[in-house]
Order: sequence, then structure tokens, then C-alpha cells
Amino acid sequence: SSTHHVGKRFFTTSQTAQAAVPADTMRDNSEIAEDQRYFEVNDKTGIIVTLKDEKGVLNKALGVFDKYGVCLSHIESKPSKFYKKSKAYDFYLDFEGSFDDEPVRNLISDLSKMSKHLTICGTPEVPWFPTNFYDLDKIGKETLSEGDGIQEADHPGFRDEEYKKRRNFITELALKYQMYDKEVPRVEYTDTEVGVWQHCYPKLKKHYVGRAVKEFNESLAQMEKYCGFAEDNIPQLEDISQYLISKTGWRIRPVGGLLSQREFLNGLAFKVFHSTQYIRHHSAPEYTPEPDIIHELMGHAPMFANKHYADLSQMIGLASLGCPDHYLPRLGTLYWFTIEFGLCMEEGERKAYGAGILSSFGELDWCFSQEEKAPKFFPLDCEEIAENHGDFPISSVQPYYFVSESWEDARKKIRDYCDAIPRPFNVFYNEKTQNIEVDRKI
Ligand code: HBI
Ligand code: NLE
Ligand code: FE
Repeated sequence: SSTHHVGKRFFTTSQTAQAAVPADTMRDNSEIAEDQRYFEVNDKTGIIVTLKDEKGVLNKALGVFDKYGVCLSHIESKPSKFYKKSKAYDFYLDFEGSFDDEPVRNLISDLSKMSKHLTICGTPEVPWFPTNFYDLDKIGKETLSEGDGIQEADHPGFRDEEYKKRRNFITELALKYQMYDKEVPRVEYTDTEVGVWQHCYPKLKKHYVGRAVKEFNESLAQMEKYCGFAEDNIPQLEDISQYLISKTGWRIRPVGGLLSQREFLNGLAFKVFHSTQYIRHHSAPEYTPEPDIIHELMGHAPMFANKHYADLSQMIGLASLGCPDHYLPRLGTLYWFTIEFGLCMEEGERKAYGAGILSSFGELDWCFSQEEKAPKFFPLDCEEIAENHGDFPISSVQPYYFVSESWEDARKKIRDYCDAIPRPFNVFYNEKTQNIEVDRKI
């Protein structure tokens, strides 16, 4: 098919954007729906090429860029998707210039002679992303269908009709919430629900001693004083949100359940944390595969009250805006092993800062177990995590964890990783307007 396209190209807003879109399926200006945003970018072309299995072929291929004076902006290699059985590699190359340009056409022609397979992806499409605070009302309404990725057997809540009904009721409340609403709706929790909280709260607190990072314990003490954290009270999201706004500018937005990775991470860029409001099933208080209000409030909320740790979430959030589809799972994995299950050294000892550890006394027991059969610990390495550890379990405790030296160490490593994500623009959060500013890179 023809890859020739004329005129200005726009990054369209499609949420279903593919990493590789044939240029002739790109939409033009007139097709972009009214409520969608688009981003104009300078010409760029992306190709995926599987080179022939010959010595020095990569060198030769790169030489072609020199020959035609085409500026390579991104190169990445992965074991070949097209030739799975061989040891071939696919190279993902982005470069400046469009297929309309003579040098680019010559370059592709030369490259195709030395490759087994070559796909022209056209201008890399940038998925729509929220840039305005109120854009967030366009996301967060669709939750993954019940049980996505989580086996029924892992989840007692799936079999309890009364529990399901209650959860649906709480979910409905969350869906009504809009960013300009004054208050997050308050939920009057039942005795059973408060019972679950009452059971977990003192147990968790006991586990925090000597196991949670000091910033977490400090925040929790403050939150007991100022925003309703107590053994016999499930705090209201509204009160926690107000507290966080005053401490770090983070806020809580209620959500019905699991969002897509993209939507969930996008919220973090705006310092908005999507939080569930229901509580776990009473039959398994020690561990649940899903987020619930214990996880959100006992795991995440105290960390969002601390600027240093909260910033880590925002960095991953900013990196997710308009991030290529094939990069998103990597950010999700990085989020998992840091914000959810991260540990950090503190005066020579490992301490938890990950919310998934801190909200589950089952996981806390396992993570700090002195028994022989205990988890493994590795130093934080974002690229290693993102590339090779996407297959973590979601319905059981983690077999291993990653430990940073300090929050500064985590910050630097996450920043470096995020900076390397191929995007033709930079994004900044404007604290005053609460909007995202987009800056073309080229
Ligand atoms: N949605 N509500 C909600 N809460 C999460 O913690 C969450 C999510 N969607 C995706 C997700 N977490 C993970 O995939 C992260 O790795 C992004
Ligand atoms: N396993 C955690 C808990 O039981 O609190 C929830 C993890 C959500 C990612
Ligand atoms: Fe979480």
C-alpha cells in the first residue's frame, strides 16, 4: 500500500492508537472529532526492520543514515517478532523526515536490501492524553471488567452476591464524581465494613514498626491527628484528599475499580490519585489482589503526604502522557515494583515504601520473613524491571522485590528511565494552572 501522504500530519487522539500505524490510515484534520485534542508535530518516520543475519550488518545499516544525512532520533532492539525461532533482532528506528523526502525514500530502499523484513510505521502516532485538569473527566469512568486478570478463586468477593451489590452501590457513587465537584461523596460504611478496617488497622500498625520507611510512619501519625485515621473509623476520601492538598497538592478522585494502565498513570501526572472506595471482603483481610480502601489509605495515602515519595508517582505519571503503546506496560511494571512494592534502605536496613506491601499484613509478614523460604531482594534497576519483570504475580505475594538506596536514588533512577522514553515532545505540570504544558522537542 502507498505510504505517501501529504500535508501536515497530526498526532490524533485515538485511545486505540497502535505503535505501528500504516501512514495511509492516519486521520487528517477533518476527521478529528470536536472534543479531541491533537498534537501537531514535525515530520518523523518510524520503521521496524529485521536485518539479515550477516556480520557487521547493523553497522552497515547505520551507515546508510550517514550516507543520506538522515537524523536518527531513536533506536531500540528486541528479539524479532517476525522471526521468532532465529536469533534475529527487530530494530525500531525513528528518524526525522517524512516519506515525502527523497533521502528518506532512498534510505528505506537501501535498508530494505539488507533486511529480511521492513515495516514502515509512518509518523509514530501519539495517543490522546489529558492536558487540562478537567480533561480528567474524560477518563476514569471505564473500569476493567470484573476479574480481569484476577482469578475467581483468588477472590472471595466474586462469590458473595451481597458483597457484590454493596460494591456496585459504592462504585455508582464514584462514577458520578466530576473534577469540579466540591466534595468526594461520603460513604456510610456498614458494621461489617468497619469491622474489616478494625481488624486490619492495629495489625498493620504493629507491622509498620521497624518495617515501614520513616516518612510513612511520620505521615500516618499526622493523619491520625488531622484527618480521621483511627482504628474504629474508615476515613472519608474527601477528608484525606483535603489533607493531601494542603501537604503536597495531591488529591484523591474516587474510582469504581481498576482503570486501564494508561488512564491510571495519566492521572498521576496531575497529582490526581484514582482511589477505590469499597473495602475488601471480610473473609480475607490479610491480602487482596485488588486495590480497596485499605490499600489506598493505609498503603498510598501516607506516601502522597510526603513530597519526595509523591514525586516518584508523578514522574511515572508524566512519562505516561502520550507514551507509545508498547512502552506503557513497561511504565506499569516500573510503577509496580516501586510505588506498589518498593523498598528502600534506611540506616542499613530494608524498609517498605510500596503501598502493596504496606496495606497487606500478609505481604508484610512475607516480605520481612526471617524464615529460610523468604523473598529475594535486588537493587533497584528501572530498565531491568521494565524490560524483564512484567510477569509479576497479581494474586499472591511477590517472589522478589527491588530495593533503592534512598528516595533520592529512586528519584534519579526513575527520572533517567522516564527521560529515555521516545516521545517527540516534553511535558510539564504547571502547578498553578494544574494543566500540562506540552513542548515540542524537535
Ligand atoms: N487502577 N484504580 C486503579 N488502581 C490501581 O492501582 C491501578 C489501576 N489500573 C492499573 C494499575 N493500577 C496498574 O496496572 C499499574 O501498574 C499502572
Ligand atoms: N495486596 C494488596 C493488599 O492486600 O492490600 C493490594 C494490592 C493492590 C495492587
Ligand atoms: Fe496501589
